[in-house]
Amino acid sequence: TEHYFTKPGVANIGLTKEDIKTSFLEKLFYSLGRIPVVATKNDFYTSLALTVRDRVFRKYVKSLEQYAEEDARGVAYLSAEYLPGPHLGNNLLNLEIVEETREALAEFNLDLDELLKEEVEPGLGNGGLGRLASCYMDSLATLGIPSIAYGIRYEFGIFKQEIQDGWQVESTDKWLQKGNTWEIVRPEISFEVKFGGHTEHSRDGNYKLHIEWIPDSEIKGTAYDTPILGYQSNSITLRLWKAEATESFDFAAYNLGEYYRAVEKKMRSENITKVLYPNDENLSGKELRLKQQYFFVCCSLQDIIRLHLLQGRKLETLHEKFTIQLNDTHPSIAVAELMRLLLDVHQMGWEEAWKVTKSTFAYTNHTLLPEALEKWPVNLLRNLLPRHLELIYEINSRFITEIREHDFTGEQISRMSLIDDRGEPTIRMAHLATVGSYKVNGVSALHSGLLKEEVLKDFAQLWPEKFTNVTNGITHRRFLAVSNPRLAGLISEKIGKEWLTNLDKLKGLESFANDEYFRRKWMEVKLENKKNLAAQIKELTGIEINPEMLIDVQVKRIHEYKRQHLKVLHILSLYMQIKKDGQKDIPPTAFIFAGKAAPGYFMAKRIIKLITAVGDFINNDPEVNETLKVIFLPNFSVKLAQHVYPGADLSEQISMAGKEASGTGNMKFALNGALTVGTLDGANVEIREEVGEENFFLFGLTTEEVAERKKAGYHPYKIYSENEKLKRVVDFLLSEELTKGNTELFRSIYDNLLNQDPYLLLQDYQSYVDQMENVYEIWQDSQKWAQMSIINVANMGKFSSDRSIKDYCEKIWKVKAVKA
Ligand code: 26V
Repeated sequence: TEHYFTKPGVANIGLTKEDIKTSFLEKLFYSLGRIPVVATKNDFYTSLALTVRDRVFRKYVKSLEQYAEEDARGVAYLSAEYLPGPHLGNNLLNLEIVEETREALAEFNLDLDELLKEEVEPGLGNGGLGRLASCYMDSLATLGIPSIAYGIRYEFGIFKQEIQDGWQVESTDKWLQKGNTWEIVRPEISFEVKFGGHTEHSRDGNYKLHIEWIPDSEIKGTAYDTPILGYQSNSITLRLWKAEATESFDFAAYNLGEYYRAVEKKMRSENITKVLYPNDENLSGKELRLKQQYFFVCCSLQDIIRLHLLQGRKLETLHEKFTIQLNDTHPSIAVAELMRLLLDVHQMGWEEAWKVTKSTFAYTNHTLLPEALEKWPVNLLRNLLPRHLELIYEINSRFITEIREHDFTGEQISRMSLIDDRGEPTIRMAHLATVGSYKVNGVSALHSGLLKEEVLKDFAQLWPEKFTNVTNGITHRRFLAVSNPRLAGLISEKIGKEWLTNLDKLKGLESFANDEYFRRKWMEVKLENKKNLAAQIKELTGIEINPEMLIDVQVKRIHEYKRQHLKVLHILSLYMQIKKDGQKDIPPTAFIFAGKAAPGYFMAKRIIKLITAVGDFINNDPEVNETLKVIFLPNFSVKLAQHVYPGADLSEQISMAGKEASGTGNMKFALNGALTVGTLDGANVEIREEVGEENFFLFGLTTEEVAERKKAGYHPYKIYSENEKLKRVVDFLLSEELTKGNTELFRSIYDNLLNQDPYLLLQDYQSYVDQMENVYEIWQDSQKWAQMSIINVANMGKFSSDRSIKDYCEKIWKVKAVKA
């Protein structure tokens, strides 16, 4: 294709300012039919996006050509969620045309930053898991790993969060309303997906068993592709499936003359990809959710087989050419589906099919929380996927036969079974994924260890070599180069730009941590970023903060295990110190929270109300509001996150040890120069190892201590009654002042803390408050703070998702990069 692009007069895809200007106007006229005087900001955004898209496609097609030519082994990443964030800014960076574009637009009196704000991001995920998948796409593309990421094109992504009277109120995320410039529909890439019905078993003349699945409905999945451009050269595809009715059942209905029933049925079938389930870490067992999972798995596997056969290969070698990564158990029905496709559709024998299947899949676990481990009722599977249920029974029976030959106890065997029949029979999807995969990994050293010791203990005993760790990572291109241009600029000035493709280069900053002039520059950049964040806060909440304040941030999904309410207890302790103890020397601090609560999660929603009530109360009290500000930023998203990390001084990573599988926000903050106050949980452990214990504010029990404490009998009420300052803080939750007379408002939180406190807030309280005093002491020595901040950034190399992807390639996938 190369000669085509260089032919004069063919599509203008040059990268100079003049080229960009020409294309921009062309797009405005010929793609949108607009002239500048009547064009809206969104028209300008779209013209720019189209301009950039052409340049992305040029690289994209070249990259695809190369992958095809080399016939290399590749990765298919299966994830029910993605959170790519806005594409435009990232694509500009990767094309290395940020400045050229800025200047081109300036000549039309347009401001690039204003147009960047216009982009509506795809909120196709809940939080950490979906964002991780998107960081991995960025690194797969940059590193030139032949790969394709499969998922679901939800018409409505994660709900939009508004705060009304202090409460979270949800509304629909209509992200496609103004169109989506970055995707292209591929009507010819579409597959049928069947549901329901029954199976029929028969024997042919040679007594060979034939099993036929007679489904009772079918729908069609159509591919929507988004090119994901890496830095400088390569790209990969994000292929999302949209559910549509098949032509065949429209036709049948017309014959019956039942027009309305046909339309209704069509609408029902298109429901499958309507909306993302907004629960994270909590299973609801909804039929539609299982339909979504099977739908996208079924389309993706058919597509993978199509691609494999297209290259003239045999299905027996599928595992040699593809490895399929299961992002949590959400796509784990793929194990049964691949067996079905190989056995029933492609007539392979069981032994061979099973060998191919378990050599193809690898499974990543992202949580140990029991309430988040997927278990589908057997009855639901029987109704929806009867053939798959049969296959799971068969896989299970062969597996049980296999482990009976080892010396496992009866108890162990029933613990390991794919079927839990202690109550209503359910399928343990993590067991299916583990049995059907060649590798299983956790997402931080601590989490992978716990996975082997707890949730999958028996499996780790059976197959120790199957288990491994890949510590999560983040793309430093989006989360430093794109979102924090000031700091990125200062870093490049000192050590050059090589860090963009090799984050270990940041180590070169360490020697400047003792350079007073550099420290001052460093803090100047931070202050500018804080001003920018303060402006954002003002715009979103109307609240003004002094940018010189310590900006102390906790942004993540609202969950009891993450302990946002522990932060609230600390804030109230400061309030008491000012009001009751007359303390005057607390450094001015703005406490920033953001994050969504699952709409059905009572306690999480109440925690939001608690934060906003404390905010209301403190921000309006003239005696404290010069010192303390409490802010809840509504509708946290990737876009908002990109404003938050650069402006943070302190990062709150305060989950109860053993509960946060990894965390990735922790890495984003540290990369932007925030210091961390945190527990020994998830990747915090490794962050602390990298930056040095003297540069990390540690508090709280360790995972082992948590277990011991609980075993010995935990009595939160005792802690409460023995710690007077804690007591007055907890009691304040029921006060007239805080609750404006509605003293029952936070009763549920209060009772929970005093009676159960499953996440040990009261246990860790004193240690947290003490460590925060230390934070304040160091904050007052800004030279010291700057030094610690620089050392933190200098040691973030390990947390690049480039490192994570290289680990996956070496430890799991055995896949190599294709040269750009
Ligand atoms: C769980 C479930 C359970 C069934 C219903 C739907 C649903 C949707 C999402 C999830 C979340 C899975 C767990 C998850 O997101 N874990 C997070 O993964 C991050 C990336 O590895 C990690 O950094 C976080 O610590 C971990 O909580």
